[in-house]
Amino acid sequence: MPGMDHDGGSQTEGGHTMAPVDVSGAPAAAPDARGNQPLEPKLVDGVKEFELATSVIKWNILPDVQVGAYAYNGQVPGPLIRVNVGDQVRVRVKNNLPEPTSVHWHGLSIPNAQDGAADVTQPPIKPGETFTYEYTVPNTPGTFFYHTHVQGDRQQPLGLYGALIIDDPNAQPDASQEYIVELGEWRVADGQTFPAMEFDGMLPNFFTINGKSYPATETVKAKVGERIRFRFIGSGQFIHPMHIHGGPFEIVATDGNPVPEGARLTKDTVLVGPGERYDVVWTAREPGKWLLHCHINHHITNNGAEVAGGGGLTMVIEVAP
Ligand SMILES: [Cu+2]
Repeated sequence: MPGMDHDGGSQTEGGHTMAPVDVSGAPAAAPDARGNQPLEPKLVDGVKEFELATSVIKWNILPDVQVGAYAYNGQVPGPLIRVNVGDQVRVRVKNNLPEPTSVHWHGLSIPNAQDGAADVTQPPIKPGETFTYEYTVPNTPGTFFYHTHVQGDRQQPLGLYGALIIDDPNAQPDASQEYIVELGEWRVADGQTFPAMEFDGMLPNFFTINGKSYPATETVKAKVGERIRFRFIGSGQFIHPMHIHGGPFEIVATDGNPVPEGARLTKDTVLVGPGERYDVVWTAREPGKWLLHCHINHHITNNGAEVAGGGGLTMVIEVAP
Protein backbone atom coordinates (compact mmCIF):
# COMPACT_ATOMS: atom_id res chain seq x y z
CA MET A 1 0.00 0.00 0.00
CA PRO A 2 1.81 3.15 -1.13
CA GLY A 3 2.62 5.57 1.62
CA MET A 4 1.54 3.13 4.33
CA ASP A 5 3.42 3.26 7.55
CA HIS A 6 4.57 -0.26 8.41
CA ASP A 7 6.88 0.57 11.26
CA GLY A 8 4.31 0.31 14.01
CA GLY A 9 3.65 4.02 14.34
CA SER A 10 0.13 5.29 13.97
CA GLN A 11 0.75 8.94 13.20
CA THR A 12 -0.67 10.04 9.90
CA GLU A 13 1.78 11.25 7.33
CA GLY A 14 1.00 12.90 4.03
CA GLY A 15 -2.67 11.94 4.41
CA HIS A 16 -2.03 8.24 3.91
CA THR A 17 -5.03 7.21 6.02
CA MET A 18 -7.10 8.40 3.07
CA ALA A 19 -5.57 6.04 0.52
CA PRO A 20 -7.95 3.64 -1.25
CA VAL A 21 -8.04 0.03 -0.08
CA ASP A 22 -5.51 -2.14 -1.90
CA VAL A 23 -7.57 -5.26 -2.67
CA SER A 24 -4.96 -6.97 -4.84
CA GLY A 25 -4.81 -10.61 -3.76
CA ALA A 26 -7.66 -10.16 -1.27
CA PRO A 27 -10.33 -12.90 -1.21
CA ALA A 28 -13.96 -12.07 -1.89
CA ALA A 29 -16.60 -13.01 0.68
CA ALA A 30 -19.71 -14.69 -0.72
CA PRO A 31 -21.95 -11.91 -2.10
CA ASP A 32 -24.72 -12.87 0.35
CA ALA A 33 -22.39 -13.33 3.35
CA ARG A 34 -23.49 -11.46 6.45
CA GLY A 35 -21.53 -9.88 9.27
CA ASN A 36 -22.32 -9.95 12.99
CA GLN A 37 -22.35 -13.76 13.03
CA PRO A 38 -22.18 -15.22 16.56
CA LEU A 39 -18.60 -16.10 17.52
CA GLU A 40 -18.52 -19.28 19.60
CA PRO A 41 -15.96 -19.29 22.40
CA LYS A 42 -13.82 -22.25 23.34
CA LEU A 43 -13.99 -22.94 27.08
CA VAL A 44 -10.45 -23.43 28.43
CA ASP A 45 -10.09 -23.86 32.20
CA GLY A 46 -13.21 -21.77 32.79
CA VAL A 47 -12.07 -19.00 30.43
CA LYS A 48 -14.06 -18.17 27.28
CA GLU A 49 -11.53 -17.94 24.47
CA PHE A 50 -12.33 -16.05 21.27
CA GLU A 51 -10.26 -15.79 18.11
CA LEU A 52 -10.28 -12.68 15.93
CA ALA A 53 -8.23 -12.20 12.78
CA THR A 54 -8.06 -9.02 10.72
CA SER A 55 -7.65 -9.11 6.94
CA VAL A 56 -8.45 -7.28 3.74
CA ILE A 57 -11.48 -8.69 1.89
CA LYS A 58 -13.81 -7.82 -0.93
CA TRP A 59 -17.29 -7.42 0.51
CA ASN A 60 -20.63 -6.88 -1.20
CA ILE A 61 -22.71 -4.16 0.40
CA LEU A 62 -25.21 -4.67 -2.46
CA PRO A 63 -25.42 -7.45 -5.06
CA ASP A 64 -23.77 -5.11 -7.59
CA VAL A 65 -21.54 -3.03 -5.30
CA GLN A 66 -18.40 -4.59 -3.89
CA VAL A 67 -16.14 -2.65 -1.53
CA GLY A 68 -12.62 -3.22 -0.32
CA ALA A 69 -12.97 -3.77 3.43
CA TYR A 70 -10.93 -4.42 6.54
CA ALA A 71 -12.62 -7.35 8.28
CA TYR A 72 -12.56 -9.32 11.49
CA ASN A 73 -12.91 -13.02 10.64
CA GLY A 74 -13.80 -12.27 7.03
CA GLN A 75 -17.03 -10.41 7.80
CA VAL A 76 -18.33 -6.84 8.08
CA PRO A 77 -19.16 -5.98 10.78
CA GLY A 78 -16.98 -8.32 12.79
CA PRO A 79 -18.53 -11.30 14.53
CA LEU A 80 -20.89 -10.88 17.48
CA ILE A 81 -19.18 -11.49 20.80
CA ARG A 82 -21.81 -12.35 23.41
CA VAL A 83 -20.80 -12.95 27.02
CA ASN A 84 -22.28 -12.97 30.50
CA VAL A 85 -21.52 -10.63 33.37
CA GLY A 86 -18.58 -11.98 35.35
CA ASP A 87 -17.22 -14.16 32.53
CA GLN A 88 -13.49 -14.52 32.19
CA VAL A 89 -12.59 -13.87 28.55
CA ARG A 90 -9.47 -14.15 26.48
CA VAL A 91 -9.43 -12.77 22.93
CA ARG A 92 -6.56 -13.59 20.62
CA VAL A 93 -6.20 -11.07 17.81
CA LYS A 94 -4.13 -12.01 14.75
CA ASN A 95 -3.32 -9.11 12.45
CA ASN A 96 -3.31 -10.11 8.78
CA LEU A 97 -3.60 -6.51 7.56
CA PRO A 98 -0.76 -4.74 5.79
CA GLU A 99 -0.72 -2.17 8.62
CA PRO A 100 -0.72 -2.23 12.44
CA THR A 101 -3.95 -2.45 14.41
CA SER A 102 -5.37 -3.00 17.93
CA VAL A 103 -8.74 -3.79 19.49
CA HIS A 104 -10.47 -1.45 21.94
CA TRP A 105 -13.35 -2.73 24.12
CA HIS A 106 -15.61 0.30 23.93
CA GLY A 107 -17.39 1.13 27.18
CA LEU A 108 -16.02 -1.71 29.32
CA SER A 109 -14.56 -1.05 32.76
CA ILE A 110 -11.50 -3.26 32.47
CA PRO A 111 -7.82 -3.00 33.44
CA ASN A 112 -5.96 -0.28 31.55
CA ALA A 113 -3.47 -2.70 29.97
CA GLN A 114 -6.39 -4.46 28.20
CA ASP A 115 -7.93 -1.26 26.80
CA GLY A 116 -6.43 -1.57 23.33
CA ALA A 117 -5.37 2.06 22.90
CA ALA A 118 -2.39 1.60 20.58
CA ASP A 119 0.75 3.62 21.43
CA VAL A 120 -0.84 4.47 24.79
CA THR A 121 -1.62 1.22 26.63
CA GLN A 122 0.09 -1.23 24.25
CA PRO A 123 2.25 -1.24 21.16
CA PRO A 124 0.24 -1.59 17.93
CA ILE A 125 -0.17 -5.18 16.73
CA LYS A 126 2.12 -5.28 13.71
CA PRO A 127 1.27 -7.15 10.50
CA GLY A 128 1.60 -10.89 11.15
CA GLU A 129 1.60 -10.48 14.94
CA THR A 130 -0.88 -11.72 17.53
CA PHE A 131 -1.96 -9.96 20.71
CA THR A 132 -4.03 -11.52 23.49
CA TYR A 133 -6.51 -9.55 25.56
CA GLU A 134 -7.78 -10.97 28.82
CA TYR A 135 -10.26 -9.57 31.30
CA THR A 136 -13.26 -10.24 33.50
CA VAL A 137 -16.53 -8.99 32.00
CA PRO A 138 -17.77 -6.19 34.29
CA ASN A 139 -21.18 -6.46 35.94
CA THR A 140 -23.05 -4.24 33.52
CA PRO A 141 -25.25 -6.08 31.07
CA GLY A 142 -25.81 -4.10 27.88
CA THR A 143 -24.79 -3.15 24.36
CA PHE A 144 -21.11 -2.48 23.79
CA PHE A 145 -18.78 -2.85 20.83
CA TYR A 146 -15.19 -3.45 19.91
CA HIS A 147 -13.19 -1.58 17.29
CA THR A 148 -9.70 -0.78 16.08
CA HIS A 149 -7.72 1.92 17.89
CA VAL A 150 -5.04 2.47 15.23
CA GLN A 151 -5.73 4.94 12.42
CA GLY A 152 -9.36 4.85 13.46
CA ASP A 153 -10.35 7.35 10.78
CA ARG A 154 -9.29 4.75 8.21
CA GLN A 155 -9.66 1.31 9.79
CA GLN A 156 -13.01 1.70 11.55
CA PRO A 157 -15.06 2.96 8.57
CA LEU A 158 -13.44 0.23 6.47
CA GLY A 159 -15.07 -2.37 8.73
CA LEU A 160 -13.04 -2.95 11.89
CA TYR A 161 -15.88 -2.95 14.43
CA GLY A 162 -18.23 -5.53 15.91
CA ALA A 163 -20.94 -5.86 18.54
CA LEU A 164 -20.14 -6.96 22.09
CA ILE A 165 -23.26 -7.82 24.05
CA ILE A 166 -23.16 -8.50 27.78
CA ASP A 167 -26.05 -10.51 29.18
CA ASP A 168 -27.23 -11.04 32.72
CA PRO A 169 -28.52 -14.62 32.65
CA ASN A 170 -30.76 -13.85 35.66
CA ALA A 171 -32.50 -10.83 34.11
CA GLN A 172 -36.03 -10.96 32.67
CA PRO A 173 -35.99 -10.13 28.94
CA ASP A 174 -38.12 -7.07 28.14
CA ALA A 175 -38.72 -8.08 24.54
CA SER A 176 -39.49 -11.31 22.70
CA GLN A 177 -36.80 -10.74 20.09
CA GLU A 178 -33.93 -8.38 19.44
CA TYR A 179 -31.99 -7.03 16.50
CA ILE A 180 -28.56 -5.37 16.50
CA VAL A 181 -28.20 -2.35 14.17
CA GLU A 182 -24.58 -1.43 13.41
CA LEU A 183 -24.25 1.73 11.32
CA GLY A 184 -21.56 2.34 8.72
CA GLU A 185 -20.57 4.61 5.84
CA TRP A 186 -18.44 4.09 2.73
CA ARG A 187 -16.94 6.12 -0.05
CA VAL A 188 -16.84 4.28 -3.35
CA ALA A 189 -15.41 6.20 -6.31
CA ASP A 190 -13.82 5.15 -9.59
CA GLY A 191 -14.13 1.49 -8.59
CA GLN A 192 -12.11 2.05 -5.43
CA THR A 193 -13.08 2.11 -1.75
CA PHE A 194 -12.00 4.95 0.49
CA PRO A 195 -12.57 5.31 4.24
CA ALA A 196 -15.52 7.67 4.57
CA MET A 197 -14.77 10.63 6.77
CA GLU A 198 -15.93 14.14 7.61
CA PHE A 199 -13.47 15.69 5.18
CA ASP A 200 -13.82 17.33 1.79
CA GLY A 201 -13.65 14.74 -0.96
CA MET A 202 -14.00 11.85 1.50
CA LEU A 203 -17.72 12.08 2.27
CA PRO A 204 -19.68 8.83 2.08
CA ASN A 205 -21.94 7.86 -0.83
CA PHE A 206 -22.99 4.45 0.53
CA PHE A 207 -24.39 3.61 3.97
CA THR A 208 -24.79 0.23 5.63
CA ILE A 209 -26.70 -1.51 8.43
CA ASN A 210 -24.66 -4.53 9.49
CA GLY A 211 -22.51 -4.25 6.38
CA LYS A 212 -25.37 -4.14 3.84
CA SER A 213 -27.24 -1.34 2.09
CA TYR A 214 -31.00 -1.53 1.56
CA PRO A 215 -32.52 -3.47 -0.17
CA ALA A 216 -29.80 -5.97 0.84
CA THR A 217 -30.42 -5.29 4.56
CA GLU A 218 -32.25 -7.94 6.58
CA THR A 219 -36.00 -7.88 7.24
CA VAL A 220 -37.15 -8.31 10.84
CA LYS A 221 -40.29 -10.44 11.15
CA ALA A 222 -42.72 -10.01 14.02
CA LYS A 223 -46.34 -10.48 15.04
CA VAL A 224 -48.76 -7.83 16.24
CA GLY A 225 -48.24 -7.26 19.97
CA GLU A 226 -44.62 -8.39 19.92
CA ARG A 227 -41.96 -6.23 21.55
CA ILE A 228 -38.64 -5.97 19.73
CA ARG A 229 -35.43 -4.64 21.26
CA PHE A 230 -33.30 -2.81 18.72
CA ARG A 231 -29.70 -2.28 19.81
CA PHE A 232 -28.39 0.70 17.82
CA ILE A 233 -24.59 0.95 17.67
CA GLY A 234 -22.89 4.12 16.40
CA SER A 235 -20.13 2.13 14.78
CA GLY A 236 -19.63 4.63 11.95
CA GLN A 237 -18.27 8.15 11.84
CA PHE A 238 -21.46 10.10 11.19
CA ILE A 239 -24.53 11.01 13.24
CA HIS A 240 -27.72 9.22 12.25
CA PRO A 241 -31.23 10.12 13.49
CA MET A 242 -32.72 6.62 13.48
CA HIS A 243 -36.46 6.54 13.05
CA ILE A 244 -39.03 3.74 13.15
CA HIS A 245 -42.44 3.98 11.47
CA GLY A 246 -45.65 2.67 13.00
CA GLY A 247 -45.42 4.18 16.47
CA PRO A 248 -42.87 5.20 19.06
CA PHE A 249 -40.30 3.18 20.97
CA GLU A 250 -39.02 3.39 24.51
CA ILE A 251 -35.31 4.03 25.20
CA VAL A 252 -34.42 1.36 27.74
CA ALA A 253 -30.62 1.68 27.79
CA THR A 254 -28.00 4.22 26.74
CA ASP A 255 -24.35 3.33 26.14
CA GLY A 256 -24.78 0.00 27.90
CA ASN A 257 -26.47 1.48 30.97
CA PRO A 258 -30.08 0.61 31.75
CA VAL A 259 -32.44 3.60 31.99
CA PRO A 260 -34.61 3.36 35.15
CA GLU A 261 -38.26 2.85 34.24
CA GLY A 262 -39.43 6.25 35.49
CA ALA A 263 -36.75 8.05 33.44
CA ARG A 264 -37.29 6.38 30.08
CA LEU A 265 -38.04 8.57 27.07
CA THR A 266 -40.63 7.53 24.53
CA LYS A 267 -39.60 8.75 21.08
CA ASP A 268 -39.84 7.79 17.42
CA THR A 269 -36.40 9.11 16.41
CA VAL A 270 -33.11 8.84 18.27
CA LEU A 271 -29.83 10.49 17.30
CA VAL A 272 -27.12 7.84 17.23
CA GLY A 273 -23.69 9.47 17.16
CA PRO A 274 -20.30 7.81 16.68
CA GLY A 275 -19.55 5.58 19.69
CA GLU A 276 -23.08 5.77 21.13
CA ARG A 277 -25.45 2.88 21.76
CA TYR A 278 -29.19 3.09 22.30
CA ASP A 279 -31.36 0.11 23.17
CA VAL A 280 -34.97 0.81 22.26
CA VAL A 281 -38.04 -1.39 22.61
CA TRP A 282 -40.59 -1.03 19.81
CA THR A 283 -44.01 -2.61 19.88
CA ALA A 284 -45.52 -4.05 16.69
CA ARG A 285 -48.94 -2.38 16.76
CA GLU A 286 -50.33 -2.92 13.27
CA PRO A 287 -49.63 -5.49 10.56
CA GLY A 288 -47.65 -4.44 7.51
CA LYS A 289 -44.20 -3.39 6.37
CA TRP A 290 -42.81 -0.77 8.72
CA LEU A 291 -39.62 1.08 7.89
CA LEU A 292 -36.67 1.56 10.20
CA HIS A 293 -34.36 4.19 8.67
CA CYS A 294 -32.04 7.12 9.15
CA HIS A 295 -33.79 10.46 8.76
CA ILE A 296 -30.94 12.23 6.98
CA ASN A 297 -32.48 11.39 3.67
CA HIS A 298 -29.21 11.29 1.74
CA HIS A 299 -28.27 8.39 4.04
CA ILE A 300 -31.18 6.36 2.63
CA THR A 301 -29.83 6.47 -0.90
CA ASN A 302 -27.27 4.32 -2.67
CA ASN A 303 -24.86 6.71 -4.39
CA GLY A 304 -27.63 9.30 -4.42
CA ALA A 305 -30.40 7.06 -5.78
CA GLU A 306 -33.39 5.42 -4.08
CA VAL A 307 -34.06 1.76 -4.82
CA ALA A 308 -37.28 -0.04 -3.82
CA GLY A 309 -38.36 2.87 -1.65
CA GLY A 310 -35.11 3.57 0.11
CA GLY A 311 -31.44 2.69 0.23
CA GLY A 312 -28.49 2.72 2.60
CA LEU A 313 -29.67 2.91 6.20
CA THR A 314 -33.11 1.43 5.59
CA MET A 315 -34.62 -1.85 6.69
CA VAL A 316 -38.10 -3.31 6.94
CA ILE A 317 -39.96 -4.68 9.95
CA GLU A 318 -42.60 -7.01 8.57
CA VAL A 319 -45.46 -7.43 11.02
CA ALA A 320 -47.94 -10.27 10.61
CA PRO A 321 -51.45 -10.07 12.11
CU1 LIG B 1 -27.90 8.89 8.69
